[in-house]
Amino acid sequence: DQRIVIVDTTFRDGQQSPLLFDTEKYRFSLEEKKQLLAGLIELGVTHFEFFSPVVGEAEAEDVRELIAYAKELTPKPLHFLGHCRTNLLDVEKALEVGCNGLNLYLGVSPLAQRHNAQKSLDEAVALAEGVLREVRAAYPQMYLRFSAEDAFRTPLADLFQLYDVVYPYVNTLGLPDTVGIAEPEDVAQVVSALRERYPRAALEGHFHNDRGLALANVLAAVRAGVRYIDASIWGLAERSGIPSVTGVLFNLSKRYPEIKEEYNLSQCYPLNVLMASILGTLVPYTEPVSLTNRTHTAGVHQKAVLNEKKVYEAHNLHDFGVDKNQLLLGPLSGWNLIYYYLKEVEAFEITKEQAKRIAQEFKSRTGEIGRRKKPEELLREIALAHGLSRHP
Ligand code: HCA
Repeated sequence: DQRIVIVDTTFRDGQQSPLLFDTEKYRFSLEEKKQLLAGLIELGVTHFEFFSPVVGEAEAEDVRELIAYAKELTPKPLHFLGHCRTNLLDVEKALEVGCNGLNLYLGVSPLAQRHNAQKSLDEAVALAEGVLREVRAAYPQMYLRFSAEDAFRTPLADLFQLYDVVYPYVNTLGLPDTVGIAEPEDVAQVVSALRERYPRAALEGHFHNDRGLALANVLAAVRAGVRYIDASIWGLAERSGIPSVTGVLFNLSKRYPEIKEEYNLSQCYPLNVLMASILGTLVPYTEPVSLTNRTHTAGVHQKAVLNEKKVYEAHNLHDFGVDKNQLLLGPLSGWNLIYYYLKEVEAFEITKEQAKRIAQEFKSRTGEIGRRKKPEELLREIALAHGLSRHP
């Protein structure tokens, strides 16, 4: 199976996002999680990562409920992956709440070892081997993924030492850029090395966005042969996050046509809007699948887009559920938009000559625009002063 698989981690790394604190949300309620899960399933996502229940009782209960709810929503086989430290207690608890697969992790980079695991490389490798061997023996068919946290600050020789021992037991080897330091070329290199050494394992990428390179790293990883990509709604995750589910699908669909068959892409924008309504804020303007990318403010752009959208829109966002365009009336608008706006939106009787004169005055008074006077209010005021009247 060569499918590209999105592993959604909204309910795990997503809940680690500082945005949940900034918006005073702290954690999603069960009801909100159900809505988000339904949206993701509707989109065609099949792999979901959850916190290990050891993180707290409330999370554990939610994971149990969400797994039951997902099964009510669809007969499709889904993967419920417990994100576990490499120990048998985390594993046992994740399976108890209904997970049917495990995403195990352990760091052996010099920093992770010294400050987190407090184990030598040899000890960490022995621990991983012991846990993996035992879990595989108990669950011969279960999906198992193992990740070396902080992989890009781990010397390749150390990464090999660890992965050599877990390779016989896992389905997938993870490649997390935990602190967001990798560049696409680094990703391609490490992926090639892992593919060569571990040809039977699938690979998974988990790229943090500290340098703004996470999505570029996803594209490099997939080109180099990675098939599992971690993402979350809006890219919510620790610090500045990871790639967004919809941004990844949007980008991958350009190169891999099967994405269009496997995912219900028109659900992308509704999913982003759902998160906005839950967080009580707007879809981030940096999100590829957003109304922002179909919004135009400059006079030159607005004039062109009024005739032909393609002049300033290269992507068919309609297929991703963005069914509107926005031309924002404002200080940068020219007479074309002003004519269109007064005629079509405000229903004034107006000639092009009048629109040009009104635009001139509008432009000379844009300093008045602000919180107290919206651009539409200023324009209406000027239009009425110029003696315009509405269609009877
Ligand atoms: C972390 C863990 C992780 C895990 C990634 C993975 C990371 O928050 O440190 O399980 O593959 O970025 O390393 O999110």
